[in-house]
Amino acid sequence: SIDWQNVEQITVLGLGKSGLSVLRYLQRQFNNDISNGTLSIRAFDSREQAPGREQASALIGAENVFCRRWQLEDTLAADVLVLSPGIDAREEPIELAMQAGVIVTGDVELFAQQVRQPVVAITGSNGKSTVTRMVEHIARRAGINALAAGNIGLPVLDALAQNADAYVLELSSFQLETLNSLRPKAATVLNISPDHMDRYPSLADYTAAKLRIYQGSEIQVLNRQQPECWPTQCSSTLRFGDDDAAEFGLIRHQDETWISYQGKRLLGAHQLTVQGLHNLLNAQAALALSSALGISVNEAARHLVQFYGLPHRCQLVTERNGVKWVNDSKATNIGATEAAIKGMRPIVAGKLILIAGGEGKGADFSALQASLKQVDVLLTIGKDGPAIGALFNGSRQLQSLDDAVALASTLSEPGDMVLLSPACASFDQFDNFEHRGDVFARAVEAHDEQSA
Ligand code: UMA
Ligand code: ADP
Repeated sequence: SIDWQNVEQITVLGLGKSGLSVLRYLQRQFNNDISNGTLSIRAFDSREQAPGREQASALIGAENVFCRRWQLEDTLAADVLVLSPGIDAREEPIELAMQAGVIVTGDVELFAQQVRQPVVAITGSNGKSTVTRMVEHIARRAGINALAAGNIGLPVLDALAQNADAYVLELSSFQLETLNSLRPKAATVLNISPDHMDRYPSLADYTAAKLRIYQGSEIQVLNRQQPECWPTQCSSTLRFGDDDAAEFGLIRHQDETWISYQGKRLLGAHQLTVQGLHNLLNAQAALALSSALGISVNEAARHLVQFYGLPHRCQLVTERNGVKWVNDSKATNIGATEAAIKGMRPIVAGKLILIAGGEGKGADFSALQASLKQVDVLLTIGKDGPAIGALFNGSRQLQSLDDAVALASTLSEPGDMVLLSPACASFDQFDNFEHRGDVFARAVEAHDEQSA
């Protein structure tokens, strides 16, 4: 834990959601020290027009808010540096300050040092948000006032102020880099596939950041098929997977796939609203994590039936003239698009038309080639569309998502599915993945009106 007695200056880097939540937290925590001048707080954002500038100024005074890149003298002047997750601790002014003894931390670590309520912690390359919402849903239905926070959007320190009964945290590899003190009831790395390779020197570094989630956890929830997601030491484990092993697994019964627990049928795939094999794995993980909050597996299974999934994740936008239009805009890496193709292919009678491309974040797309064999038509968009298109005979690169929808509309016939699952981030052409998904849905609707 940080010894706050000896801290005279705290510097917050980044004025997005996390940075502003940190300033609010410091205000609540150290109000007296700030007003009597024994503690000073500064904040930086490297963007000249930082959107958080005004709010930050209101919190700590405009004279303490700097909208320019921080220099070594700035970082060295601090006793504690609080990094936003988007900022790389390996950049020089931060690394050198750390070597000089400055404490480098993040919002989730500050949360961990304060929280008294039980915490369930979730990371992985894909499925984090889905599993986080599943656990929150199960816990609430079971009468626990649980709150989901972290990478899912609500900063953890804002969540802490709400004084929930339990916290369900979605944690990114970035947030985990500065985390040491969390002692979760249960923790999981759902899966690992390459993502954020523009930030990490290697897949091993990315994996190592994710595995930090298990530090101090009481129960480790493990993916049986991915040993690379397991910690080197376990205290008490619960395992899930796509085989019929005891613990959590899958079994076939009368042509249906069921989630099983200790060898017995627990929940049929047909009872769940969420689609695809990957969601059966997500559901198993959620059941295991919920049990760490004291909720029986049978009760949790009953509540999961009423979980309706998240928008922009393999979400059916409309079915018209026998064509299904599916929005999987949240597929921002190869692993997610692979899961979407694998999950959707069995339910498509006709052609599977895939729209992919965007900002590839340095990914090596050749890994997608095997899955693309199950696709009939590939339309690409955005900066790295051509890199994906190169893997597929006869693919077409379009100027915009609207153009791609228009072309897909003329190419599709009854029984087909048009799937937006980009395998890329959205920021080359859109504000964020929600914006991309909304543009897709609007374009689909517009075509509906034109064809009507
Ligand atoms: N900034 C700098 N210099 C930099 C980088 C960023 O000044 O070198 C500034 C930006 O100008 C901006 C601010 O920092 O003003 C943004 O900070 P941030 O990128 O760390 O993002 P926040 O707004 O604090 O949101 C973060 C998470 N974002 C990232 O990790 C990139 C949010 O996850 C999270 O919901 C939020 O904290 C609350 O915990 C989003 C995300 O994209 C959804 N996550 C990535 C993902 O899921 O792939 C990891
Ligand atoms: P995250 O929060 O990790 O990004 P989401 O639940 O938002 O995860 O889903 C992101 C994308 O990954 C979506 O395209 C979704 O269909 C896909 N996905 C969800 N769960 C899994 C999984 N277990 N394995 C692979 N892909 C998944």
